[in-house]
Amino acid sequence: MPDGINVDYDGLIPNNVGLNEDQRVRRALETWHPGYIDWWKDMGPDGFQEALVYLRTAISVDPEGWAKFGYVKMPEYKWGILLAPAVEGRTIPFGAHKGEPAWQEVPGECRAMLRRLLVIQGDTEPASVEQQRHLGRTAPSLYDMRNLFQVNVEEGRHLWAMVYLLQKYFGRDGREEAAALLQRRSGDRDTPRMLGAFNETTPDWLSFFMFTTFTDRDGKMQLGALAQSGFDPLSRTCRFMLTEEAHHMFVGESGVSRIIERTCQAMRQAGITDPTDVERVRALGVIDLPLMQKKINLHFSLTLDLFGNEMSTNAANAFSSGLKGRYHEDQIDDDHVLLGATYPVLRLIDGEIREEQVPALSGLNMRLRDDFVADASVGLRRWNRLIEAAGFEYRLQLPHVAFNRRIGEFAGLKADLGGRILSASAWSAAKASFLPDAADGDYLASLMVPVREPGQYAGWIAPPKWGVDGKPGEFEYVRIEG
Ligand code: BYC
Ligand code: FE
Ligand code: FE
Repeated sequence: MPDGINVDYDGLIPNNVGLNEDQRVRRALETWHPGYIDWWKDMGPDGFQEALVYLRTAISVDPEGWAKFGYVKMPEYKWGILLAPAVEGRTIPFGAHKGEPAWQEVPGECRAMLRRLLVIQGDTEPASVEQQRHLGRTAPSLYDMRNLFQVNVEEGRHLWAMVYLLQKYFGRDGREEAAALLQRRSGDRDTPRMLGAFNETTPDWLSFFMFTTFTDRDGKMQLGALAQSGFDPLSRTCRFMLTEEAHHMFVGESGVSRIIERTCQAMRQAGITDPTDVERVRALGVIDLPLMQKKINLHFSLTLDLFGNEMSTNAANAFSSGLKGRYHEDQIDDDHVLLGATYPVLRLIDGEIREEQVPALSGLNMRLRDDFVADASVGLRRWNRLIEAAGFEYRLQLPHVAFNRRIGEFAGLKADLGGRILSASAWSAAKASFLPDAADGDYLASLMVPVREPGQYAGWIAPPKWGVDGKPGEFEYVRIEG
């Protein structure tokens, strides 16, 4: 089995998994391909299928230079199947089989669980493309439009990554799941995507940047946990996906940073000292910091739901059987088996939010969620430094984990941003200060006017510090006429 970094780039499906020698899987993928292209044309970026987009395409898994840049029409993008190089002598890092050689085939008793994990992971990828499909029309610049499309084609490639594993290791069942991944639709009443957050809308660019900051970061954490898998092909797949994921979060974090910069600059020029004077700030045509906070509250809480329940036997089983580890499992200093270990989890006990020690295996979803919150806090501190440097006292914050939840202990609880439980009437009175309302949506919609002159940016966002691939800001990142 080829496991180097050499990629066969010239065929229909660039790959480093030896597809040419694997007729069965190659045929399955080639049969799936036209349906994928149909899906992309129907549900991918609306109105830009003919545009030439300056995209990076993965052509290697060499950490030094795995991508090349060039103009591509998105339906002609080369969605390849790329696994990170095999690690010689790799063993299963955790669970009941810890220390045994990593599996190259799926152990019989793990089939159903692994298939479910692959399908859930695979389902999120096209869902995000569907959620973002209208955003090209209102892009604040060609630079941002190109970044959106880059994220979209890579999420498409992540779908390919899961489909490859399903088709290679799950035969007919895998082929059926691969077909179903093209049939569900984000937000559809009858055939929705599998996880809650992936059925929400992404109506404006502030939402897009918050989604890529927070929800793509769930991707980072989940892929980080799956990259530890004892099933080696999954580990190698996820390790390569993670290199792409970093860019998605960069797009989100830097996008929000640029909005903050622009807002602070406009407030200073206008002599506004109180960032919560929303009316005056909006009169300047920029996005007020309190609205950014509301979008943080929304996207953060929606993303917390993606970590599942506080106590989960699914998570315990996935760990014990060696399929899904913890984030950075290989850097944690414990026995990696966790029998008898405990973990502190926030729970709702007698109407109060309290910390409780639970069996560490049952609490693994919360362990990953805590790692997520810590990771997300770093980006938030960067945003706050910008506000501070501009001389404003306002600070953005992450809401309490009990706020606005639909999954787990706190589902349906009326907790405020600090985790205090409110009465129904207090909640109704405060809700519009916690979450974006219709007026906020209308205001954002009024700002979403497309800017398509190279080097020009909408008035509510600052230009980026650097272009893409060493290109200047005024580079024509998308040629819309094609
Ligand atoms: N919505 O035992 P529990 C990404 C279900 S993002 C609906 O706690 P478990 C990306 C659950 O399925 C990363 N249902 O569940 C980002 C279970 O149902 P069944 C995506 C939910 O398994 C941006 C039941 O409740 N990857 O890549 O421990 C752009 C009991 O719950 C939800 C993964 O998630 C929900 N939010 O935890 C593009 C990795 N939460 O089976 C891409 C794979 C729970 O009893 N998935 N339920 O009928 C997993 O590891 C786990 O399945 C989950 C859930 C963490 C999602
Ligand atoms: Fe992804
Ligand atoms: Fe992503």
